[in-house]
Order: sequence, then structure tokens, then C-alpha cells
Amino acid sequence: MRIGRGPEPSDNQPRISTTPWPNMQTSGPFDKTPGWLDWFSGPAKPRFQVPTGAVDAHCHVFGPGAEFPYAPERKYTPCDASKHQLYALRDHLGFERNVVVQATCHGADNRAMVDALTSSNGKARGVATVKRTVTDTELQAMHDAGVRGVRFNFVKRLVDFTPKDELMEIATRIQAWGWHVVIYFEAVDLPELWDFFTALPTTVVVDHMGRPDVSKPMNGDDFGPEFELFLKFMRQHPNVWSKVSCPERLSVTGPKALNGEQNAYTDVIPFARRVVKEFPDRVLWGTDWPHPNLKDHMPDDGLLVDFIPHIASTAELQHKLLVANPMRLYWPEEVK
Ligand code: 0GY
Repeated sequence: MRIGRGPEPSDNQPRISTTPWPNMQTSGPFDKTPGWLDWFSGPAKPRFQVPTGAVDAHCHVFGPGAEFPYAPERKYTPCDASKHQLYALRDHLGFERNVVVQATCHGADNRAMVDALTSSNGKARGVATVKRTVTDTELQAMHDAGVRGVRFNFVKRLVDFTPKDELMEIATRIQAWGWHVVIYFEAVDLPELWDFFTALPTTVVVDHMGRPDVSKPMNGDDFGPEFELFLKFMRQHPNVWSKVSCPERLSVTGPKALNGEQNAYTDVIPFARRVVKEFPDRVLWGTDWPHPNLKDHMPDDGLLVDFIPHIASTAELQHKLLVANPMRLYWPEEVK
């Protein structure tokens, strides 16, 4: 099966094409960032069968630019990646639900993400980006659409600086809707951000394990000061969760999830496995489709799913990672 781009099909069905690597475009008055890697359009069927009710808890939509323009303040212009293509991928990989995280190329204009949620028959929830000027009416409308969190991004190549007092004000306000805060930062910045993160009054979800440098030497069970600090962060703060996603972004030595590779990104496995083992009730996993800003290669999402049993080796751990935990955080009303 291929999940192609192009004009949206009138019946909202995924478009099937025979071209494995089309040059995907950006619609509207936009040009892709030079060197942009397009998402993989012919993913393999995963060998690993995800459990019934599995949630892809980190993915994005991009535009389409002609319908949902990219934000003027964006740091990159991607190829379009529509809700139809996202939901076709979901079905192909065997997932039942998605958590759509606002991508920085849309700034604080959440319309594309919210539109994806409202088109999902309740099968998608979202994480928004908001400014302190957001009104309670707007927050309520986003809640009604399925938004359950806000994302604070500290990765400098992606966003301009937002003062911490503004972020704390937002975190305090969203508590009224029972939302949580998703944080994205680089491992080297954790010491400086520690006091702010530990003062957040909500559940806090860390993107991609705080982006460890997996090439730093390990000593037996000791992961070195940077990742040990991240583990301490989770250990000391029971409100902190982590996504154990994005091996394709963190890996230095691969091998890449391409050409049927069943043992991809082996250098990331010890890190993710450690987090899953120590905090099995506070981990989430997502594809990160359509994989913004990858520079080296674009993974085959089917093979990315085959990475999961390497980091969650039992059916019980897999169920927590893919079903029980995301359901508790994003669909608590359905959890008995
Ligand atoms: C990710 C990672 C990245 C980008 C974004 O919203 C975004 O632009 O999240 C990245 O470039 O590392 O989680 O998708």
C-alpha cells in the first residue's frame, strides 16, 4: 500500500499510487525548505502487531499549506502532510488512535491540528501551542475539539524564546481543563530548565526522552551524567512522563529503518528500554510522522513500529506503552 500526496481525493480515501518516492510538494504560496526530506510514502506492513486499541501518541499534520497556511514565524517549510494521509497511515500500521501535536511550522495557529481532531470521529486528541493572549473561550473550543495539552518548546532551532513567566501562566490556566504540558528540549539544557520544569503544576510529558546524546559512552548500567539526570528527573517527579519515540532522530550509528531492517537504531535501544523498564506506567510512543527536519534519511514507518518490541519486550509492557498509558492521559473518560 502506498499513502500518497497530491490533491485530496474527493471521497477522503487515501490515494494509492505506484510511485514509491514521489517528489512531494507544498501547496499554497510556499516553497519547501531546501534539502527538506519528504515523509516515506510506501511504508512496510509492520511485522510487530500492535495491541488492540493502540495509540500513536506523537504525530503531526502539516497544512496542507493552501488550506492551512504555514506560520510567518516558522523556522522551516515542510511538504504537506494532511489528516487524510495521517489517518491512512494509522490504519496501515494497525493503530486505532492518534495524538496530534501542533507542529512549530504552524506556530500558535492550531487550525490544521484542530481540523484533524474534529475529522477523526473521536479517534484523535491533540496538543496545542498557545500564547498568553489565548482566551478562555478559545481554550474551551479547543478542549471540545479534543485538545488535552499544550506544548512548550525549548529547541532553539525550532522556536523563538518565550519568557518562562508567560509559560507558567499558561500552565496554571490550562489546569482548569485538566490539560497537561508537553516539553521539548535538548539534553544539555535540562540543568538550566530543571527549576522551571519541576515547578510546573500539571502532568508533564517529555518529548523523545529529552533528546539524549546516545553516542556518549555508557559504563555498565550507568548512562553518564546527562541521561542519569533525566532519569533522576523522572524518578523524583511522579508527574513526569516520557515519550520513548524518535530513535530515527536520536540514532548516530543506525542501522536505519529502511529496506526491511528489523534491528534498526540499536544505539537508542538501551536508553528507551531503560525508561520503559523503570517507568512502565509513564511512557508513551509515537511515530513522529511526518518526521520534521530529518537530515539524514526518512524512516519507513512500518519498520519504526518494528522497533517497539526491542524497547518494550513483553505483552504487558507493550500494552501499557501503546494502550493503557495514552488512554489514561488522553481518553480518561473511557478508562474504567
Ligand atoms: C518532533 C521534532 C521536531 C520538530 C517539531 O513541531 C516541530 O516542528 O516537533 C524536530 O525538529 O526535532 O517532535 O517532531
